[in-house]
Amino acid sequence: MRPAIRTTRHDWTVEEIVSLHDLPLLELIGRANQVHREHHDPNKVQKASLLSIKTGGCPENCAYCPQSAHHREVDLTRDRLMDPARVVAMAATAKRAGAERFCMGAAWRQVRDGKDFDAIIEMVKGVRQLGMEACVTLGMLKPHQAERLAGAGLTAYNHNLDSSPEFYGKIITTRTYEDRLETLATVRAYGIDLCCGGIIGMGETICDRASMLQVLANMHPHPESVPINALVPVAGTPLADRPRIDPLELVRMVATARLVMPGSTVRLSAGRSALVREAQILCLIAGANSVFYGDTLLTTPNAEIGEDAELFAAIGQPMFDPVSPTAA
Ligand code: SAM
Ligand code: DTB
Ligand code: SF4
Repeated sequence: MRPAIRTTRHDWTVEEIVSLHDLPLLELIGRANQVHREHHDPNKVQKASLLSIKTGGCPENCAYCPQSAHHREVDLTRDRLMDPARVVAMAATAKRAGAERFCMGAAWRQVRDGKDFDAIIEMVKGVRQLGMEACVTLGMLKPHQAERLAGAGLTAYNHNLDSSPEFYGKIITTRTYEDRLETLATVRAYGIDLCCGGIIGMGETICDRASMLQVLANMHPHPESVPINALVPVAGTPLADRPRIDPLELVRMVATARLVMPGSTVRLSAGRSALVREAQILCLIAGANSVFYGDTLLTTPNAEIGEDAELFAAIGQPMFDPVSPTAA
């Protein structure tokens, strides 16, 4: 690969980021693609599989989330923490289907020590023994817990900022932006990669999107992984009636994330199933280099396996076993 010619910066202003975001679309995509090619193999799209290991009943009130106990009208079956052996078996299935990373999500406000956390440690070790990257998202984390996760070989911890510091309070009131940043710093301190991104389509402005990217891009180092989610409006949540965003807004967000965080893995995350194959490919040209792969995200449907087979065939990347990566 050619050496990167652009330096990685950590001093972005919101105005600069907005001006990149609002470039004429073809210019934006062209620039983002150039930076992408300088830092990554343009033909490589990582497949990551997601599994909800503990579903629903979360005490936080995130307005977008079907798993919040505050949103009583959501049609969701709560589930206790899964058995580690079953989780690792599902990771093995995902690996056979071509996933390189296995992400496990729990609807918790924070991690508590005890048998549930011991089970998480077992899951992380099991996934790593399969030779896969392991990522967990468990809510807030204390230093000794991060230390145990690092010791188990955890690759990355997902903890999203979701939106700008300014818009955050309109979406979540049971925790603060500061709480989020504190957990991120704890994760970093123990040498675990950060997976940190957000959601667009919740009613935020372009300035909010740029402001969230500024917080991420001014971290030193940048988060290794940046998931860009489009809101999946779920019946019974306060954001149920929000219209789906125009796919080109996702393209712009991905491209801007790529420009300000050249070396990070940008993940085209929730909302992908609403995009036609060609819109997804535009996101990949604009700098996305990973997708969540499997029939379901955590609780909502993802792009179907058959559709993904067509997507990967179109870009000339192999799919392995056509079995669903999250099949039991
Ligand atoms: N409880 C943990 C936490 O919030 O950090 C982990 C699980 S939480 C479901 C993981 C992420 O999923 C959230 O930070 C949010 O960005 C994303 N998410 C949840 N519901 C979503 C929705 N309806 N549309 C898009 N993204 C969503
Ligand atoms: C992320 O940013 N998106 C994923 C993963 N990290 C954990 C989760 C998306 C969840 C979408 C709603 C659901 O399926 O419940
Ligand atoms: Fe709980 Fe995470 Fe959902 Fe917020 S996003 S309600 S913290 S599971």
